[in-house]
Amino acid sequence: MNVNIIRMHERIVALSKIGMTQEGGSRRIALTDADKAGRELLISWMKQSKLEVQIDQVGNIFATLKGKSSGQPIMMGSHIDTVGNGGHLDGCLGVIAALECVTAFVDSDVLPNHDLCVGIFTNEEGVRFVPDMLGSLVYAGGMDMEDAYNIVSTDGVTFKEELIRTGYLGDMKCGSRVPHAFLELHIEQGPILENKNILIGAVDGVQGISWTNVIFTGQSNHAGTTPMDMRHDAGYAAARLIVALREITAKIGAGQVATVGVIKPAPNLINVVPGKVSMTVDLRNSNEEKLKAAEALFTEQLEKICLEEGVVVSTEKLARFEPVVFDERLCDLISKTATALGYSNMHMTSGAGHDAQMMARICPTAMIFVPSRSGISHNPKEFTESVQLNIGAELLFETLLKIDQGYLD
Ligand code: HGY
Ligand code: MN
Ligand code: MN
Repeated sequence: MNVNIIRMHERIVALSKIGMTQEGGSRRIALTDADKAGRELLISWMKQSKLEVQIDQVGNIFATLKGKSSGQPIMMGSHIDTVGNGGHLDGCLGVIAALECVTAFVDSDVLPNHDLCVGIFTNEEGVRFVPDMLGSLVYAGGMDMEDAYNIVSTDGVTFKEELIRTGYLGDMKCGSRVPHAFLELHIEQGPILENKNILIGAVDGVQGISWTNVIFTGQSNHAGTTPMDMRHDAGYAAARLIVALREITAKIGAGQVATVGVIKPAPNLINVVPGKVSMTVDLRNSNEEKLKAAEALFTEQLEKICLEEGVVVSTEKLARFEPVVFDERLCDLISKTATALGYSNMHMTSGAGHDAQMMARICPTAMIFVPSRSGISHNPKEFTESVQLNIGAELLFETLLKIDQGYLD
């Protein structure tokens, strides 16, 4: 019994054609029509494998193969929504490989001991509805469903409206099935495995994430007539914050990252001093105390910039997740299984957020990473060698077999 590698690659390519961008990337932002089309393609494959498909109250999709002793399922999965111009593997590899693992049982007419379940979580990327990992967060009890329903997207509609519009407001009670274990295969999205020439990451945790929306308000004014010492330039305040954040990462030290991914000046005109700038700040660290220290320095800088530039600032916390540690037994199982298969491997922490970090709240959870070429992701250039994808899928399957044979029992 093996995963069907050929079909896995075919399906990665087939899914990539939905929401393909001009640069050859993927654009299936959560609960858009492209995301809906991707979901329908995956559901058609799940039904081809005669799996029982259910949609829960926040649009999470679950496909189940009943086992001998039906109960808590061994769940594998990830997401298929993407950032605005992402790659073809982020999330998709984990979902398609998980489906191949379960389909291997169906194709070989072998009944697993446990129920096996493939999960596709809603809005993992968080680029349209914040926070990210929203579907798995609600599933794991980290956010009340009604609060999630009322989240307003960047384009002004609520999460619930889009679930209804796309037909993914399901009736399965969200979080009603607590998995026996959760495994997520994912590309690393960073340079570590490639730089160390290692094939597999046994991921033992995810770093903490802090997302903040910042709005500087100064005074729009004439670009030509306003003397420099009379300006309250929200654009300059934003620029100072970006530089300050880079300095904060140096101060906190290795492992601290800071990103301003969104920056929107208003009125955004060549001859008008920006009176307003809204921007996002993404801070991450695998050490909670250091992340808190970075947040404190960030707040200090906001106050300093406002005082010196004569602007005011408002902030809104969009997401805040502490670092997560995965199940040690599962991490060991992944590295031991990789070693037994002859694949180089290392324990590592994930720089990116994942649905697994939410599932770790409710069941034994771990992740498998495969290398990303030049560490690039959230970019059409995202790429992993086919043979590396095959190794990831094979390891996911072998790890699943061991859990199904009672490793955690
Ligand atoms: O932001 C993240 O790390 C994830 O891709 N949502
Ligand atoms: Mn992902
Ligand atoms: Mn991503």
